[in-house]
Amino acid sequence: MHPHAPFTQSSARDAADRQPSAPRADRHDFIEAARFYLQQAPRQLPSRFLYNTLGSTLFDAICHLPWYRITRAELGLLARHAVTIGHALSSGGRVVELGCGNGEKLAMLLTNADIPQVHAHLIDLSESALARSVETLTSIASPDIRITTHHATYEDGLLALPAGDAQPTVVAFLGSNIGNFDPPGASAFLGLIRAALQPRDYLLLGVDLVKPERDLLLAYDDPLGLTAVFNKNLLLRMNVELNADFDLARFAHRAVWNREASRIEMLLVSLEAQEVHVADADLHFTLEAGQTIWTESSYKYERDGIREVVEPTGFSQRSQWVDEDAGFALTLFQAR
Ligand code: AVJ
Repeated sequence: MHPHAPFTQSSARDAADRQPSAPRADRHDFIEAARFYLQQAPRQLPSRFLYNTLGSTLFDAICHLPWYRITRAELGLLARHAVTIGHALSSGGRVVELGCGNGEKLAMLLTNADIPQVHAHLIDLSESALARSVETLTSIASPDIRITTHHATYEDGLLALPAGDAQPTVVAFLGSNIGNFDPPGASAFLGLIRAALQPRDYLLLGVDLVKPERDLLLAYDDPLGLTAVFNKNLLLRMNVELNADFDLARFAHRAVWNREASRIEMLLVSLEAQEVHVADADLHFTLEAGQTIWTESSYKYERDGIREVVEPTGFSQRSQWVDEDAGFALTLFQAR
């Protein structure tokens, strides 16, 4: 094979990442986003496209790296404070998880909480994530869990929730997934969550905290190179799904701490001047040596900053638990 040959049509067919229930919409969304965002200055792509089946698998692997501490820190906090959090649901109710991943966080919370039964609503864009979460949650001995999955965006999933009855709802938004929103986006999204809730319902929010730059760079540019692979998978995905011709060897992963904006930026750097063609998006462009494509932002918060963002959207802070060592906070809010 030619050293710079892109993936061929036949490997695209073998890639087996098509999700039976929504392939057309997904593909259309990807094409439109690639066309629009790759032409912005700076060139960029929305981070949600990192999470195809391979991307989600790579992210799961990242969570096992010693330098990426979010998941382990959060699991520890969920286990230690499950009884307190579970009080909200002690006489029944429902828990809604936005972006359930593999289900292990919710499983950790529920097995350690002292509740007899709960109705879990799982909202995720990835069908494989939903399937894995159902598997994880059905394997735990207690509580007795009824599960409803919503293969949808967070927004659509929240809108599709049946109106809450007398029983309380806890929305769990974990893993510092809120970090992918810029501050106005985060406020708007929290407002959307609030609109789906009744007064006295709860929001459980996991947020990564500002910490020394060297720790952040180790977490997002790890010495094993997994995060680099996770990032470059986006180029592979465009080759496979959009008939693009990105030469992966001519890009490098870079993570930058933007202190003013309080965010990690994940970038793909063009190592030389090159031309790129994204056939299915009808897009042709050149990249200079050193020019970047911005693929993800991970905003980091100060622990008091979390309350300052969330409370104006209609919640009051009830408890906050912090893993000081990892720099991670789990905060419980109640809707006003
Ligand atoms: C899944 C968005 C929370 O920002 O830490 C991990 C994704 N990117 N390493 C994060 C991610 C690079 C992760 N979130």
